[in-house]
Amino acid sequence: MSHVFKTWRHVFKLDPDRELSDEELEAVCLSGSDAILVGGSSGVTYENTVDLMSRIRRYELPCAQEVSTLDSVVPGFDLYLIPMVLNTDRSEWITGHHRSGLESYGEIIPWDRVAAEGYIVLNPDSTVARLTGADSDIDAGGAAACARMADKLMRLPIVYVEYSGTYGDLDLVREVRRVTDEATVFYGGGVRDYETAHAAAGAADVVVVGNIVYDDLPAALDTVRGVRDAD
Ligand code: 1GP
Repeated sequence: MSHVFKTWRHVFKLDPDRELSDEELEAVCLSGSDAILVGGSSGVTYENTVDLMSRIRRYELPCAQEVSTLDSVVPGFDLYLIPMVLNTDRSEWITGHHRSGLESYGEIIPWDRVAAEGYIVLNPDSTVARLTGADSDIDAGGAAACARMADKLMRLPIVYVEYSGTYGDLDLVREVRRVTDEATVFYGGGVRDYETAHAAAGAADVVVVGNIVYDDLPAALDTVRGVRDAD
């Protein structure tokens, strides 16, 4: 189960801190996307995560939690994705929070449902970049070094190229995928319609679609087709 993401191509990332009606959530869950990822960089609590998870659970598609704070971890997800930021020098975002979590919960973690993500944070204006103190001023060579660190040195199963809020440099994403052998390459950031999804799907293994769900749902639903048509 912990490698179920290897077959994914399209994922919607839903933020527990943002509103989605039942009708909108149904459209997202029946869109043909491969999975729902629940997470966000701010305002995520146990309560709003439980609430969103239980609403998504009415549908068949896999539902994963991307863990951003220890106190918002909710039992019952199919999969738990654990970000480790590779382009920061603030160690709490690489191993610090992780160590605290393992000290408290190491004995009861369902390891067959856990996978680590090597994050490369590339939009300096994003909440995640500010929160983690990421050095986003890196070129394709710098990103490739992070990818090799994740894939070769740390053997993380996922490399996540995170442009949250802005559409990224797909040449950089292609370079990350070129140097990555085992890990699955996720791309997220600024995918907002058929065309941007189609192009991103040509550069990465998995395309993550977030904000546009809340800004323009019909356009968000078109991203599923954009990714499918890339294959
Ligand atoms: C955010 O990578 C995701 O963590 C998706 O980014 O919200 O810009 O689509 P957007």
